Amino acid sequence: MFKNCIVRRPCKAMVEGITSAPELGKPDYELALKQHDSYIEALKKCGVEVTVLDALEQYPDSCFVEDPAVITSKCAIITNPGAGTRNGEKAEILPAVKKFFRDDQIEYIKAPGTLEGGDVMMVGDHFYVGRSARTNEEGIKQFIAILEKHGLTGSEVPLEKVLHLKTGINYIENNNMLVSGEFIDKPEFAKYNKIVIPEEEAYAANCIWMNGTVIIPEGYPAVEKAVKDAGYDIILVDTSEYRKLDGGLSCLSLRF
Ligand code: CIR
Repeated sequence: MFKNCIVRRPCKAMVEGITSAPELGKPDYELALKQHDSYIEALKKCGVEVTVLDALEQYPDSCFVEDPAVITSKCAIITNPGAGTRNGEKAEILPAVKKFFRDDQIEYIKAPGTLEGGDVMMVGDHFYVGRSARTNEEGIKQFIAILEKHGLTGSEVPLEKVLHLKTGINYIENNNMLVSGEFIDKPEFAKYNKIVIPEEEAYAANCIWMNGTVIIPEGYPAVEKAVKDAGYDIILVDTSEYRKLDGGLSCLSLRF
């Protein structure tokens, strides 16, 4: 069960955030703030304390706090984001992580290793790590060594198309995996009960399990039905403005 979440308010500069889908238009900042309020409310409904960090204007993508840190049951890992404009976010997340972890429980991914938390998917004590344009072989090597030092395990998943691993696959506990696109047939995930997301709703593969409830982006009826049919309580949150920056529900929080 999760007890805590860390989120960061989006900054006005988010309209200049990185995107692979400029055709969706720039985010509406006021609407993004309202959606962030709803996101925080949804997390609180799932029984966690939410630490809300101030917006950081110098980092347009800094509301996506999942990327500069990974938090496990045993340790926190400050990453080394592969996106140049995001790399400095690692120093900004550290003080928040230090409120929950002692110095000897905090580990660091170091150059030339790069890694972003969006590439890390936790399944119990095992962590799948996507090798992407943001997360390199050396970053994964360091990450797995850190996990093993703390009694956890990790394995690499090569990515073909998606930005981050969790762009296309998410674990919602009870052996259930939401899978889309390139993840539908990957042998690594054959042992899970796969809930296949139709191509037109691929964005909604990025749902989060929060203490028995699954938070789902609003506007994806097939995913909503599939998750309900699997027996979960659900909460819908509109993330349309974050989608314009390739961001989803998981990207907006650290959950631990
Ligand atoms: C980026 O390209 O870094 C941001 N615009 C989106 C980050 C999404 N984060 C995530 O999937 N964990």
